[in-house]
Parts: sequence; C-alpha cells; structure tokens
Amino acid sequence: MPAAPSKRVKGTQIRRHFLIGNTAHVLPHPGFPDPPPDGHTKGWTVYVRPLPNGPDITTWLKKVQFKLHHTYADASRTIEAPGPFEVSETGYGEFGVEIRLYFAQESGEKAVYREHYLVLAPYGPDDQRARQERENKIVAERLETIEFNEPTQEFFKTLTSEDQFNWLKVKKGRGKGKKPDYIFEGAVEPTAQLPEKAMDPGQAGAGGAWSVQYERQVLAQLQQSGATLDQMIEEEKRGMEERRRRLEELGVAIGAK
Ligand code: SLL
Repeated sequence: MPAAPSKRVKGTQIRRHFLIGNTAHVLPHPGFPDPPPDGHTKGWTVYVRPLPNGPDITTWLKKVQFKLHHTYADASRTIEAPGPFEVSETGYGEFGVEIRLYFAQESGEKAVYREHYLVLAPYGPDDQRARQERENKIVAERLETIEFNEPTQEFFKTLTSEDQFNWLKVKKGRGKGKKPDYIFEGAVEPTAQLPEKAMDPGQAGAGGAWSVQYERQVLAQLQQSGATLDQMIEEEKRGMEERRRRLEELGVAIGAK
C-alpha cells in the first residue's frame, strides 16, 4: 500500500517550465516509414520536453498520455518516465493532441491536462517559412509552466534537490561506494529552430510566444539564485503594501471631500 502523502509545505509554490510542441517533415524523411502509408504526406513528433538547460522533468513528471485523432488505430499512447515523452507518427492532417501529465506519487497531485495543436505546415515570417521549407523541418513549440502549490514535504525535497541538474553535467570520477561528481561543462545552445523573436499570438501558425529571445530570458531567470528571487518577492510585497496604503489615503481623501 502506498504511504499516505506527507504534510504540505505551507506558503510555498514551486514552478517548473517545460516545452510542449511538435516537429514535422514532408515525407519521405529519415526515421519514418518509406514508402509512407497511403495518403500520409507528413511525419511528425509531438513531445513534452525539459528546457535545454533546465532541471530534469522526470523529477516531477512520471507519465504522459498523448491522445491522437480518432483516425489513428491506437489513439491513446502512454509514455512512462524516463521517457522520452514523445510520439512519432505519419499522417495527412493537423489536429489537437490531448496531453495528460501524471506526477510523482509522493506529490499527491492529480494529473493535469494540456493540448497541443499539431503544426505540420510552414508558418511565421517569410524568412522563417523559407528556412522551414529548405530544411524540411517545422518546429512548433511553446513554453509551459506548471505550479505546485504547497507541495508535500517529500515532493518538496525532490523538487529542490541538486540531483535534478545531473543530466546536464558530465559524470566525473567513479569508485567503490563513492558517488561520482557531476561537473557542469557550460551552457547548451538554444533550441535550433526557434524564431529569433516571439510572434504575435494572433498570427497564423503561431505556436505560442516561445523564441530564442524568450528562451534566453528563461534560462537567465533559472540561473538566478533563490536568494535573489526571495529578495524580489520581498520588494514586490513592500511595493504592494505601499500601493495599498496610497490607495487607502486616496480613498480617505476622496471620502473627505
Ligand atoms: C484534417 N480535421 O482533416 C483534420 C483531421 C486527421 C489526422 C486530421 C491519419 C491517421 C491515419 C491522420 O493524419 N489523421 O490514417 O492513421 O485536417
């Protein structure tokens, strides 16, 4: 019998960023059946991935269910940790993939739902579209955020552990009963095919606001220490308190007229 979830850490939220998206290619393309099934013109992969420099998502993400269009024989595809959390298929049309994220047992959290609408055709500014055609590669991904509100003590421990960065590091040293050291050997390049700047949300084919520019911002943000964040929160709280006081004063002044 699973242990009852431990107590929750009050007043604490832990947030994680990750990517949901798809790649797509005109068939034939390496890695996809050749010849493709009748009428199938595109090969694609839908995925849930960590940020290039972010913490390991399998710390909190244990299972992903992708539900494809009903025209697929086995529409429900479930991938367990360690993943990769992705499904590759061939087909002819775009549709919304229903995605369910299942969390670590000790989190006590229910599964959450996301959707990703497949993008199979070139989109965005002319130069981006030209590149997508030239490379026969579409990437449509967006930044997602999950917030764990008042995590259980056990889950808090995994979410704050240094181990979740080990996948970015090189294992150094070995030995009997001796834990290896993990060395961080520098930043990973931003994702290859992101647009330089975010597109307008209204623009056709805009997979969301994810871009090289935004990726850099998020990576920089992730590198800030908890102390800096705490300080910002404190400042914000003081600012809010100040604004509240001023509003109150204003309210009193108006009331007094
Ligand atoms: C469209 N409304 O017509 C969408 C439907 C259907 C997607 C997309 C092939 C599945 C199979 C496939 O691409 N289905 O034959 O296994 O654009």
